[in-house]
Amino acid sequence: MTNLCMALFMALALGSQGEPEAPSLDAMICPYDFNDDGIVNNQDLLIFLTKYGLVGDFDQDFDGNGSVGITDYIEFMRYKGSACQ
Ligand SMILES: [Ca+2]
Ligand SMILES: [Ca+2]
Repeated sequence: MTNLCMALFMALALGSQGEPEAPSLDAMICPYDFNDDGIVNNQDLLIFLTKYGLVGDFDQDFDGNGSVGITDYIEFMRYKGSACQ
């Protein structure tokens, strides 16, 4: 009986932990929508590629290391095809 109560408590605790994550994920998608048309697609990729390899303070420098490179590209591709709210 005690084990069952513990299992139920853990399931509830884990379940409620996941809920608040959803809105912040949506918020994270938006920075990749460079032309603000509501979706991250090839048009945004083309805009990204115009900055690729450049050093400076760009919106496309997602990891903030001062240049637009492969880590920023991988980050962008994770969200390519996602809708932005
Ligand atoms: Ca877009
Ligand atoms: Ca970077």
